[in-house]
Amino acid sequence: TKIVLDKRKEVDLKKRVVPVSQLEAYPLFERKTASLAKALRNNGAGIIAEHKRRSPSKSVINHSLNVDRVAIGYEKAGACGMSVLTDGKYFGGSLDDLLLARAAVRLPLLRKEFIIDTYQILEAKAHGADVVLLIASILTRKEIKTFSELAHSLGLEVLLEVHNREELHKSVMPGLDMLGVNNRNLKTFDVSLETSKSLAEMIPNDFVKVSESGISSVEAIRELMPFGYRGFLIGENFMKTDDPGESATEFIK
Ligand code: IGP
Repeated sequence: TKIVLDKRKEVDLKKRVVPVSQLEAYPLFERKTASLAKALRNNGAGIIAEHKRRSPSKSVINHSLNVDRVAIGYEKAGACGMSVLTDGKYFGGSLDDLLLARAAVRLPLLRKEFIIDTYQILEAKAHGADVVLLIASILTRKEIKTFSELAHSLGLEVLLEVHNREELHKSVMPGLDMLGVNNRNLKTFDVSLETSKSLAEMIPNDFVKVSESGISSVEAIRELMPFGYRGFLIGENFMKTDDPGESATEFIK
């Protein structure tokens, strides 16, 4: 499977079944959000643990666990936050997953989605997210600016994801809360921690630095910390086990 990174080419947004006025009336829309950036700053090495059923690179990871059970496990393990994939097509997730996680835990929740429209940010808030992911490779600088301003006006934080220097240069601006380096190339699915290492010094220090993908050992975290990373986004390594929360515990003690 190849990810069509630009959802503008897909039909997804036609499924805007809920009008904006109605989204804004969802009870969660009024919820006071929690700060993931703060949680990561207060922690030596904070884990953002992900719920991921399947992926285009690995197909099935875990289809048998309930998202609320996974969420409770991650919270118990001491994760700083949880990432919930809401993309259905490639990752088998949904906004219901976000709602179920929200109902189960108080952890800051990241809506993991290919966001290309302000509507998806309103949806994120209405379904209990605290943070939205913005992916530099599929957005213009102007969109990143508009989307992060909207997110902030709703009390949501922004994790901006980059994979190379061009994307980093394009998107660094005040008002992003966390900067994530994706170790996985979303076009080829190659994974290398070198990506985080080589981009680290170009990330201004006022951003919380997050290293994303392909982290499968505590050693990897120890390797990345001297480069200034304080957040580690881990999915598959936890989700491929029968008890993701228990697996996360070993990374957090
Ligand atoms: C988690 P991993 O290798 O630990 O399962 O990776 C997370 O970083 C990955 O799911 C991810 C992702 C994304 C998925 C990072 N950026 C953008 C979809 C879209």
